[in-house]
Amino acid sequence: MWDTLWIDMHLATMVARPDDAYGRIADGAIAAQDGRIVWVGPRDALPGRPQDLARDVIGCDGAWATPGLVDPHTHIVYAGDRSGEFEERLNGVSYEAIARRGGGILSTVQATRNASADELLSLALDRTRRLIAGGVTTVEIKSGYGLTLDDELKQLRVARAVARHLPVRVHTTFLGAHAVPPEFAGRREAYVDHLLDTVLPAVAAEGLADSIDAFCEGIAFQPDEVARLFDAAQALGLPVRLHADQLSDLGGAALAARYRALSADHVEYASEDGVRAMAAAGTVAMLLPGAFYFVREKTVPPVELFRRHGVPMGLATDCNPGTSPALDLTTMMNMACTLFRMTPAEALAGVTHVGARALGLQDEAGRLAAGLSADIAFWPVGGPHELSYWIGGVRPLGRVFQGRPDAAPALANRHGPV
Ligand code: DI6
Ligand code: FE
Repeated sequence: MWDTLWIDMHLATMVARPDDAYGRIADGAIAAQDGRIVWVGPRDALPGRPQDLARDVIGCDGAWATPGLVDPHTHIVYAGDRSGEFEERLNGVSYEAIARRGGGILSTVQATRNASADELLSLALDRTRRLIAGGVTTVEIKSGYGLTLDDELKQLRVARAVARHLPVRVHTTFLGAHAVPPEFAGRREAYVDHLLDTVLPAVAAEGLADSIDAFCEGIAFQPDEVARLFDAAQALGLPVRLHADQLSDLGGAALAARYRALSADHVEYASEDGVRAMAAAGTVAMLLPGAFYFVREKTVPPVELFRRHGVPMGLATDCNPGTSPALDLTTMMNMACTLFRMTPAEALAGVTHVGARALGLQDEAGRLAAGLSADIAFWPVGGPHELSYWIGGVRPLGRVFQGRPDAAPALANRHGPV
């Protein structure tokens, strides 16, 4: 006897078929046991009557079901507010000028250092609840606003704690190489030494990071410094990812590929050589339309090159106070289609199976398939393409994490966003 059986719905399993990237099943059913999917298929293929197969049979009133969404790139553990900066930039002050003046990332660093772990946790839980309300079941959370041993550990412990307080899977990422802190101003190499000698070993010893990231950019860290960090990460058996070629082509895409990074993120300025290297290494291109839009970038990431070379494209909120104050993935899907010309099928893949792959969770989440975690989102739409259609996103009717539904959703209203 299965624990739960969901029926009266259509499925976008995201198990791609040659004729259908969504892997659609009309009038489908999903069964879960001990938090994992044990059966997915057309309702009329069920091995018996629903009430004889499962303890709980839930009718979904014709909704569309997708895998629970994956947000594979966020910086949601931080304190402080940068909305004033947003106004400054719209009055003509550049992001670089604000960063060079000690604003930008460093102003969030100061606020985050001043905040207690409890304050940071409370802020992070509020942001995570908003992601969950948008259908998210897996989220990646980076450090990178502490930039001292204690404050980086504080941020990562808070990120780990999020999964203990809310029904969500968390992948944590160490991003000590986000910016050079004031106490190392003008001594970037010494700061990299400090990360390698002191901070990364402590992070690894406490098992606080599932992967290592860095910001490879003129206003942040150079490729050779990132390479030192990635060598250390590999020696510790930790996978890497990279903020690459966001504001200029520093060869970040190729560097990420050289270390078989799980993902290269932003990549607006990635070269064709970099894209080829990513394809060969299996590195996901993580597209971040929120930051592109918010800093009014003009150079669109080379989506056509990614398609031509077979580089999978992920999609995320990049939620951070400076360049992407965004907490809704379906809004990012609309922006990725409108600004980057991704297709709605590519956008949904980016926040499901490609997003999961970028976190090394391809066997755990991102598809509605037997053996994976029973993470499901139910949508009031006429088809999966509609999730990228609405400006401002779509609210799910309900969400299931590890087989457990959230508090009873309004499954009644299924026409148009609620
Ligand atoms: N690239 C970005 O856009 C963010 N971090 C990064 O590496 C900016 C973070 C901030 O401004 O707070
Ligand atoms: Fe980021």
